[in-house]
Amino acid sequence: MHSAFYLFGALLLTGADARCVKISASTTSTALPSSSSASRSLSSATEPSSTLSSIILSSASSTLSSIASTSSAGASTSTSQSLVSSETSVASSSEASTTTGSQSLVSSETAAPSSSASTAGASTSTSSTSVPTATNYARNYVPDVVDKLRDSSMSNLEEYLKQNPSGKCTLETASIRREWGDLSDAEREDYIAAVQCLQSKPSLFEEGVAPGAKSRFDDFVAVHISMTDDVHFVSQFLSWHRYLLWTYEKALREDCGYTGYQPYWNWDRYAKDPENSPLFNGNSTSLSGNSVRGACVTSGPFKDMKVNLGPGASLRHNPRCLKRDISKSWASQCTADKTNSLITRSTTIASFQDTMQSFNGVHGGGHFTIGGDPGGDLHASNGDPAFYLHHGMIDRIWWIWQMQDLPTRLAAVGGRTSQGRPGSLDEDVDISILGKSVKLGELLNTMGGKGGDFCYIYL
Ligand SMILES: [Cu+2]
Repeated sequence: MHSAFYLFGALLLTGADARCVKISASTTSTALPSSSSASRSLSSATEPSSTLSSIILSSASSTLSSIASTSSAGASTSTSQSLVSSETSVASSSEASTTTGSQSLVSSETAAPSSSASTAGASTSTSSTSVPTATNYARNYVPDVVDKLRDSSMSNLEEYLKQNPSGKCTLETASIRREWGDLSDAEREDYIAAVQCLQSKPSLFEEGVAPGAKSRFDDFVAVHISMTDDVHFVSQFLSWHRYLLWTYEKALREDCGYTGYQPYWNWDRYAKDPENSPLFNGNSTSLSGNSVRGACVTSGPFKDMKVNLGPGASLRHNPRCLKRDISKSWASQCTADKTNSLITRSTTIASFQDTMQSFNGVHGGGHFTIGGDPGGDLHASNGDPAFYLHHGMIDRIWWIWQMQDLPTRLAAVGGRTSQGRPGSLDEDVDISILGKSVKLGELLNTMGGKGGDFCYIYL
């Protein structure tokens, strides 16, 4: 837990403060040993989560309140201030403080999701035939407030597509990305087998370029590591990760015969007990379980996988086991109420992406819920297969945000590039050997973006 906090947290703050300044490899790797020792000492503590929870909550809220009051306190507070305030000024500070408010509501409200579960509602009124709705597939859970917003927003998408058809991509042909807990056991096994297949295929990197990349799976990790400073806290944060995720899904399908689509992780469903969720309970249809006292993960399909890259910005071959530090207290930062308020209160893409990436935002919240090595490491985090389900949810909530005002938000770009220039639809989004460089503006529409290659929605 501490490891997650330090690794991501420190980089969050550093990266935030110095958008245009690269985090040097040496900075990163010196941070690591101390973080792992912190994690070791923490695992012997009796009540790690409540201890950390109070650390997080108190530092998070003091950060937020200092943002609100624009007082400058310690070094870390002032760096995180710049994360939230430097680009979005008033809008995002008010969102940040709103978030604090909703945080305290969260834990009491998620306990009892509304039971008036008519998922059909909005969608049936507008769709006559095969438009994908929550009723085309079973949801295994009562829909939360974000699910309901998704359902009621589908009519906006349908209307938009009538006015702006996307060639061959229609709601009838779009692939549907579903929640992990909504997949059948067989579907989960298929996904897991495809990820393991990717881990068994040879890397595409030329020898010596990324020595630690030993498989196709590792190629994605090496690319994420080497581009970390260019794709976080910048204008292309969302679009770059959308493109990476889609490319990963494509590799699972085309290189490993997977016939499903990329699943996502709806944080709220398991926020009360992530360790016993279908994602992390350690059974054969999970993504493996938690580490015990900082040791290797010993249960589930990925217990024997090799983490080859990292920590930090290192691309050298460093084989080790998968470790996690599954955290209830971080999970409690990712409730549906908080996500809903992120979506509905962020009126600009800049405030949406900055609030999401702020100190206690849902982006870090999901990463720290996984924690450990490499899950809690900003650079190497996609060395843990759970990364892709977390980023599926990030992409999903961006898509839901877009659906609130499609004509505007399918052309919305905010923040700055890693070179410090204002973000633009024309900037290049590069995923190295994984695919062609694409203009940011080409990656905004999941229904026909990337020259028609994107054609998907989320349930
Ligand atoms: Cu990332």
